[in-house]
Amino acid sequence: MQRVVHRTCTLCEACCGIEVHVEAERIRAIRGDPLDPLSRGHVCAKAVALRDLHEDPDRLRQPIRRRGSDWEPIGWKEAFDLAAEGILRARDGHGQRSVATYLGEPVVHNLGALLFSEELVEAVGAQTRFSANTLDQIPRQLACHEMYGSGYFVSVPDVDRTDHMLIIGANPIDSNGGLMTAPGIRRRLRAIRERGGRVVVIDPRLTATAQRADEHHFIRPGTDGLLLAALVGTIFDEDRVRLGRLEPIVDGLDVVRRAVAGFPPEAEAARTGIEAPVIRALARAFADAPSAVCYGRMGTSAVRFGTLTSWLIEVLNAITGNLDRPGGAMFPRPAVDVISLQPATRRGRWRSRTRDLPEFMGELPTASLADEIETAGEGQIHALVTLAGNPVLSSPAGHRLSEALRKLDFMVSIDFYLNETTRHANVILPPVGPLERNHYDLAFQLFSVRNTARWSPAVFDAPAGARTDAEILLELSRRLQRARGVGGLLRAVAQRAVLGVGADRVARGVLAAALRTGPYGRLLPWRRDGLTLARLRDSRHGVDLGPLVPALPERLPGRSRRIELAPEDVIVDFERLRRSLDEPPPRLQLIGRREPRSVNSWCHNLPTLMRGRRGCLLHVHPADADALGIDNGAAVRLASRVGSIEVRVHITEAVMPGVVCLPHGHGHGLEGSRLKVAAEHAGASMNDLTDPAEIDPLSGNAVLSGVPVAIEPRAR
Ligand SMILES: Nc1nc2c(c(=O)[nH]1)N[C@H]1C(S)=C(S)[C@@H](COP(=O)(O)OP(=O)(O)OC[C@H]3O[C@@H](n4cnc5c(=O)[nH]c(N)nc54)[C@H](O)[C@@H]3O)O[C@H]1N2
Ligand SMILES: Nc1nc2c(c(=O)[nH]1)N[C@H]1C(S)=C(S)[C@@H](COP(=O)(O)OP(=O)(O)OC[C@H]3O[C@@H](n4cnc5c(=O)[nH]c(N)nc54)[C@H](O)[C@@H]3O)O[C@H]1N2
Ligand code: SF4
Ligand SMILES: [Mo]
Repeated sequence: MQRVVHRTCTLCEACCGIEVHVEAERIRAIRGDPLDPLSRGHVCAKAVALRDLHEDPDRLRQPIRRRGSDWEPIGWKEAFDLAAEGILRARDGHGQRSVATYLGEPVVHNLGALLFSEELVEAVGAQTRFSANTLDQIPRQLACHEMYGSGYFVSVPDVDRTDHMLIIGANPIDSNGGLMTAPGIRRRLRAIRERGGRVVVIDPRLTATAQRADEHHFIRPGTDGLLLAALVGTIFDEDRVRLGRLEPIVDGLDVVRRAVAGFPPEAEAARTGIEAPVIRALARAFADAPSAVCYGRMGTSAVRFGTLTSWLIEVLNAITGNLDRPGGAMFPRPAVDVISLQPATRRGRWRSRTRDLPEFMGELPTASLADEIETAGEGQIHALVTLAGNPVLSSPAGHRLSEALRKLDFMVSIDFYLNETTRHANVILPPVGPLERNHYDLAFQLFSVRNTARWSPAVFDAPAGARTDAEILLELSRRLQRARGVGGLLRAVAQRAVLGVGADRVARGVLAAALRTGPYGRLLPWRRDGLTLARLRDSRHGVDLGPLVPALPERLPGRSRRIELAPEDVIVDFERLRRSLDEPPPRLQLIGRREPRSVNSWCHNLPTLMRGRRGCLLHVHPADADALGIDNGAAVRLASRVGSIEVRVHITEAVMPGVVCLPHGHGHGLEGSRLKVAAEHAGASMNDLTDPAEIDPLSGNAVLSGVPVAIEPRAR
């Protein structure tokens, strides 16, 4: 029998609509859905690889337990018993803060995991939560928390209407966008130029995005804070500040003016590598455009001044009148209004033990996870639960973290791969694959360049006895939960009830209620065209809810309904920025790159994506190669303060002199992992070089870019 299932691809933030063609219960084809209101047929090569993932013989389909270096398949009951027992033993022996959770990136692509991971965190201990957020966008969320009152209220570039897009430290053509759900971004950027607008890219590498821009400037890694201070300063100096409609609700303009005054373009040119006249021209072009938006991503986030830089981008948009207006930086209005459903985000309720940093949104810095495990004393971590994460390859000094994980008393992983991280677990609880569960994009509609909604039904029934992430999370949480007080009791009762009904049905129920009561919902019976889950399920291609609309001040999450343009906690960091000018610049810095045919560390086992690969190559500028006497293709040893790896060199002018570039997410083939295809393309892990001591102190985010390194040629 033939059938076609319409849903979204959950591999990256673009959330493309796909058609999965199934015949005799096998996938025959995966194509873009031309009728999806957001992606309009766009897909990339990775969508097709969902079939490989579905069929991957290495994907775990049954719980396993480790016995020494061997693994033994076990039943679910035994697996949950073992998992709960191990965690409770650690907790009884060492106290509540001795068990931690690490949540990886795919959680946000998974409705059940997103809804129920909080149960797990609560049951394990809310004060020991680590996640990929502190390897990624938490500086941006902190900036938005300080300015608007919530770390979930993040502005998104209105790419489809802007006249000028300044892209700093993002490569959406290869990444398909982050904190910007804009499938088919190549087409959208081309459209800006076709309607007479400009695309300008600031990046230490001539990326695929930079190649298709009107203008590209190399910048020294980690110096964007200086560039942005100079851009904002120029706008003040030249009297180009226009707050526009938002003027009555913005506080702190003069504080910003004074803060950036000490960073004139002339002073920044040498550091950033961008000449003062160019900086001034960039500022003028931005301020003069009918509409403009500055967009930054990993290159402005996972860096030394991540929060300050992310905040300056928001400021640049605000002071040129581009915040909350069409063509500028806008706030999506999702069908499930996560902003109004969430309490305001908070910071500083507890502090990290080894770095003494304030928690933010419940997170402690993942860069300190190894220290938290290895440093003896009250609150030392003895047991860990990982959910959809691979921090051994994705966090700084992953090789050290790997050693630390070995020292844990107990570890559980909820993951369908036996990989570099989960090999350290005592028990692995594997959820079903992405095509075997329903989905709805709660998270990415918050970052979408157009308001749409789409229900994604499972393509296949879950195999008999298999569990979804939601079911695993609930069952494990229930066993860990101690009914403390009325709150704990209520929670325990609720969990039991949810388990009785079925976690996935409950997730659907929650979604149905949230849609009905949301901004487009059919709460009132006479709003006949209002959104309901039933209607969404009938609209196989999704529902178009229109372009972004102005949201301020009504939707500002903070109680004051005002914008704090100059949050004190951020402004103090200018002092550190100033001091950075006195440090000698590193001779050679390492940056990362994302591979178009991969997702972080976990899609290298999919044969479709690995065909014709040339390996994990270190890009080096010809001038640096000459100076070091290195030939194209040479094997070299690349070393940093924390480690060294062996890689082969590819000489190219696409990186700026003084910068070398390596993809992250490699370093497979470690003993005990079970990823056959990935092991054949092992490569080296860039995160054996990134330094966990280097963080953005405001947010605790890891510094993954601009790592000082040295190259030594290696005798062949
Ligand atoms: N194909 C693919 N797509 C992905 C992913 C993937 O692994 N593969 N990962 C997904 C995830 S989890 C995320 S978070 C997003 C990220 O999405 P992006 O941020 O768009 O992706 P990156 O490639 O990290 O882009 C960061 C850019 O910043 C540049 N850069 C590095 N350091 C600096 C600096 O100091 N200053 C400036 N100005 N630029 C700098 C880099 O050269 C790079 O071009 O992508 C998502 N999409
Ligand atoms: N040097 C350097 N390091 C980086 C980055 C960088 O740019 N440079 N980028 C950082 C960024 S932006 C991110 S987001 C992090 C990612 O960091 P992580 O999230 O820790 O790592 P991933 O490689 O995404 O691993 C995801 C894991 O989830 C599992 N998985 C996939 N789908 C599911 C599912 O549906 N359920 C469950 N239970 N498991 C699933 C996979 O098998 C894999 O083990 O890496 C960061 N690390
Ligand atoms: S861009 Fe590719 S990986 Fe991302 S959602 Fe679309 S098809 Fe999937
Ligand atoms: Mo990410």
